[in-house]
Formats: sequence, structure tokens, C-alpha cells
Amino acid sequence: MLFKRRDKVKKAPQRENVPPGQFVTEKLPVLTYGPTPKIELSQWRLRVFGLVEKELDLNWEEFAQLPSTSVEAPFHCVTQWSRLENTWEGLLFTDLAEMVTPKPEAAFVMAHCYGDYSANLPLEVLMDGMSLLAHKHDGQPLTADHGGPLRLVAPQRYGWKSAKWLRAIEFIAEDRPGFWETRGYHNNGDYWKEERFWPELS
Ligand SMILES: Nc1nc2c(c(=O)[nH]1)N[C@H]1C(S)=C(S)[C@@H](COP(=O)(O)O)O[C@H]1N2
Ligand SMILES: [Mo]
Repeated sequence: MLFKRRDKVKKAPQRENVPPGQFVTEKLPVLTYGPTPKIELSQWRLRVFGLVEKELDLNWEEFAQLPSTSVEAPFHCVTQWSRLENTWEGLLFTDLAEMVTPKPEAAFVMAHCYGDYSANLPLEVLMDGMSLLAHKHDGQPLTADHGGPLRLVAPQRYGWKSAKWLRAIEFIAEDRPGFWETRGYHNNGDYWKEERFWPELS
């Protein structure tokens, strides 16, 4: 593997307790809407576009040159399972932001995926120092089912925001709902606040 390892390990702030309404599991279940897209590494690209000073369009070799950082973080799915200990490895979102320089108007990010899926997040959440573009989980390259070759991981939100099979990152000024956010899931998805579904549905 080409990925350069960094020494530092980021740790998501762990609270003693599991978020309300969640149950702990040891396994990492697969949760996907629709089929797992087939992505050839030779065809894979990551685009970074929108409100940035410098857009990017990287192939896998280019992506693999970028610094890789380990992050330890819990993973909480809105369907109520939580896997508390996960080690993700990849490009910290803060490092990506340094490469592209978001414009002052950029306030939100849309993650676009191979297949028909997207997820929106406030830029501030992705700049939390532990959100990353991950290519490894618990020391192993991400399997296709878990979003390989590359997925977003936003440890401070429910799992649906951690978009698998990342294809593009778009910096935007006005918030827009993603795939599940247009289908009844809460726009924000903070698991400590149990922001599971549209307020009018609960
Ligand atoms: N592209 C894509 N990303 C996705 C999903 C999906 O259906 N498609 N499901 C989301 C949901 S609901 C969860 S809980 C996590 C599950 O990740 P896992 O399958 O690796 O456990 O991926 C999220 N990312
Ligand atoms: Mo989920």
C-alpha cells in the first residue's frame, strides 16, 4: 500500500454511556440501501468541487499519496445498533480542506456517492478533527460492502451521514437534503439528541 502512516491517532470524545435508544453490537453490520456498486480502482476518481479555491479530481494513486491518519470512534446507526470501538484510517477532512481552501461562503458539504446516494453535513461538523475519508476499518482495507475503496466517516452523526463509495465532495453555501434527508430522516442526525426522523414524524 502506498498510504503514508501518520503517528498521531485521533480519538473521538467518548462518553461513558451509549446514546439514548441504542444497543451495543460487536459486529459491524452492513447497512445499504440498494446494491453495492462495483468500482474498479483503475476507474475510481474523487472530485472535490463547489465553493473552494482549488478543485480536485484525483485518481486512486494520487489519493494514496495523501497523509493517512487513524481515528478511533464509535459508530451509531439510526436503526439502533452501535459499534463502540472502530479504528478508521484515511485522509482527515481538515487535511482535505487545507488542500482545497473552502471559500468563506462555504457552510455545508454534500457527499456524493457511486450509486444513487448522498448525504449533507455542516462544514463545521466535518472540520471536527475526527471526520475523515476512510480507506481502512480496523486495520483492513474497506470491503466493498462497507464502502470500499473510500467512504466518508463523520463520527459525531448517525451512520447514514457516513456516505459509502465516495465519488465527490461538494462545498455549498445553502444546505440541501441528501438521500435519506429527503426521505424522512432528520437533517442533522445528532445521536445525543436522538435526531432520527423529521420532527413532524416523531
Ligand atoms: N452510499 C451509501 N452510503 C451509506 C449507506 C447507503 O445505503 N449507501 N447507508 C448508510 C447507513 S444507514 C449506515 S448505518 C452506514 C452503514 O455502514 P456499514 O454498512 O459499513 O456498517 O452507511 C451509510 N452510508
Ligand atoms: Mo444506518
